[in-house]
Amino acid sequence: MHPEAPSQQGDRLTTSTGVPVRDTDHSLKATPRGPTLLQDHHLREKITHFDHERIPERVVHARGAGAHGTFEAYGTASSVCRAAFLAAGVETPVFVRFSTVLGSRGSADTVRDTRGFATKFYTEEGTFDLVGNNIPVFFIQDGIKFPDVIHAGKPHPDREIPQAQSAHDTFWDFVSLHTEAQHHTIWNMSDRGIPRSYRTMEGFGVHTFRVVAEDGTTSLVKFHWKPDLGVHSLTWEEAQLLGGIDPDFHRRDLYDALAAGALPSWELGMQVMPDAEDQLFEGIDLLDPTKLVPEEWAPVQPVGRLTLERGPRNFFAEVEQVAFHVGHLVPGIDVTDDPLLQTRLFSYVDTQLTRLGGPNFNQLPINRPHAPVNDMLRDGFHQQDVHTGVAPYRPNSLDGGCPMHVGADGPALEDLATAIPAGHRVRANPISFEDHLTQPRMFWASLDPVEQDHVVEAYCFELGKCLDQTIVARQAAQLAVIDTELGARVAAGLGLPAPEPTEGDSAPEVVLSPALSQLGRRWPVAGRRVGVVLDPTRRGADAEWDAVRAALEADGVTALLVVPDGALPPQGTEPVADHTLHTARSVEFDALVVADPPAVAGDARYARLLGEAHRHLKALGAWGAGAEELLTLVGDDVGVVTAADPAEAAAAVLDLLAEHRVWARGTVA
Ligand code: HDE
Repeated sequence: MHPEAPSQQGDRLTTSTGVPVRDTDHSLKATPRGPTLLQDHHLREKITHFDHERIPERVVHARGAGAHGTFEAYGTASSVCRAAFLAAGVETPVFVRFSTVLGSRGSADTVRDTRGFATKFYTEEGTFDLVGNNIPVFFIQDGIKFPDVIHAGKPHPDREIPQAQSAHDTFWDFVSLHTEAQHHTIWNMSDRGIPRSYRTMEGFGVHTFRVVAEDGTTSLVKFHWKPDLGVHSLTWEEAQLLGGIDPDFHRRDLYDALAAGALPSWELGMQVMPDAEDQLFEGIDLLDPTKLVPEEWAPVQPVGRLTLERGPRNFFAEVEQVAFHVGHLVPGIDVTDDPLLQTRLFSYVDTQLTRLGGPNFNQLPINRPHAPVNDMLRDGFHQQDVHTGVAPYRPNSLDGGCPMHVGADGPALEDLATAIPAGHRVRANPISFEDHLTQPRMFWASLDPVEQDHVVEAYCFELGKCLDQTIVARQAAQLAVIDTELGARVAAGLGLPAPEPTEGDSAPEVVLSPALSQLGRRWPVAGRRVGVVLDPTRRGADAEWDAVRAALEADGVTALLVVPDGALPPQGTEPVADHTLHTARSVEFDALVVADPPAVAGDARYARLLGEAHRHLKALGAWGAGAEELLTLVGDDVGVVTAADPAEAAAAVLDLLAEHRVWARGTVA
């Protein structure tokens, strides 16, 4: 049982109206073998309620997981933003929901996709929702195209396949026909599309927001979440295996980490740009959501830290019913005219009306603001409040004129008198939205060669699933325009001739942003999982297990005991085995330490466990009898360490894990 979740309360089962029930296991029948009686209200209530237990899943981002936490502000944002929750030392309760975009509610966690990163700040000035993604740009520039890109990404309407995948004709048809979609797509094809964990993802507000300082000056900002554990990903093969071995991998990872006390945390940061009349920054149109601002040009300034503290008590009530909205803004933060953001302002309330069955969804416990609510919204389906007074209109004389408007000086929703550009009403994008290729080019060029290999493999996998070869050739040609080598490598992987260079694109100027690569830094390892293959029935094994576990747990790492066959200790004795070689698969561990090889030499499962971990560039350590067998199976390779004792083996593996993988070993097949 979840430690946070008490069991069903009360000593008597009742109906929904509180009447005790004597028997809920048999329906009322004319005779034991006769027909069921219509008068059995308890039966009908039970079945009727069950029949209506499901609500429509989200039209996008249906699959997710959520957790409660706290945001503590540093006060560093206060010079540009007057929002009270950003003032120094203010602590704000939050609820975060992570999600995939394309799959249904029951789809696998580890699919290649964008991840949602939506945060509800229950501030004392009202609720602020930062509804972001783990990728800083979006597929389209204008919200009117959202149904198009989602229809293309969702399963084909005839056979409704594939589930939670972009690897199919309609998605690539859309992308290859829209150069504006290439930037977001290359992020998806990179390691960003398959995060190791929600805990190791960045988050981005994507759009540019306008913030207001106490003195009324405005700035344009982009919000970033930076994970304290660093940005790490799965390999594509790990992601694929996990789809079958543990489809709930990310959800489980989040809740296991919370239960283990390895509380995930992120710094909220802001890139602050001047609110210039043209809303351009270094030539980048800040209203174009397919563009990012390189961190080297506008540093991400830390403004506070989010720590997640506990999972939901009830998944449906909290994770399923939470309703985010980009229009949930607080004093000090306003929107810009980004045409994607403008459409989102309409869409979120609209979708909640269907999904949550009416206009009162903000009264659901998870959505209820922590600030006092004094609105004039009345009635409607599922109204929870018993409003008093007779005059829910303004002005009135019957309710004493209440509620009053806040005075000119008080904090309130921002209605900034921003300038509207002169011109004519048109269905068009500005010319500054026309460059679609500089930034995907920058992304590709800024990656480490290992990361570039992964991008090539991902394109080959995805396009290899397309049936229509004109779509494949068109996309390969698009890639060649982004980068000749990228196009040629993907074409070669698909057995196609290298696309002809496009006129005018032969030697594009490439801007680099080193911050876009995930490699090259060291990170805390807290919350990682290390498998320890050890025979607990061997003499002296207890002390070795204690030593290796202590060394791993000292850094917040979870040690999982994998026992060779036949070495299962008797029930009720310590240590408790987490896996046998039958049930252990390498993808469930970030690294492995081995002490005892299996009794049977050449055990195929053991060879697979170590070989797979080696292929996925994981750190491998050994001591004692495990050392020789490890070297025989995977060779004396970089990131394969043999040690004199358990503590030394654990320390060596932790050192390697700080870089996430043993990148020097080469690329992942
Ligand atoms: Fe969303 N999006 N979106 N989106 N979005 C929804 O709202 C929409 C966009 C994002 O965990 C829906 O309550 C339009 C960008 C997240 O509950 C819906 C457009 C970004 C979540 C909707 C966008 C996002 C959603 C579906 C283009 C990153 C999950 C269910 C104009 C900045 C929130 C719901 C959760 C959910 C519409 C584009 C992030 C239909 C029309 C860009 C994280 O209203």
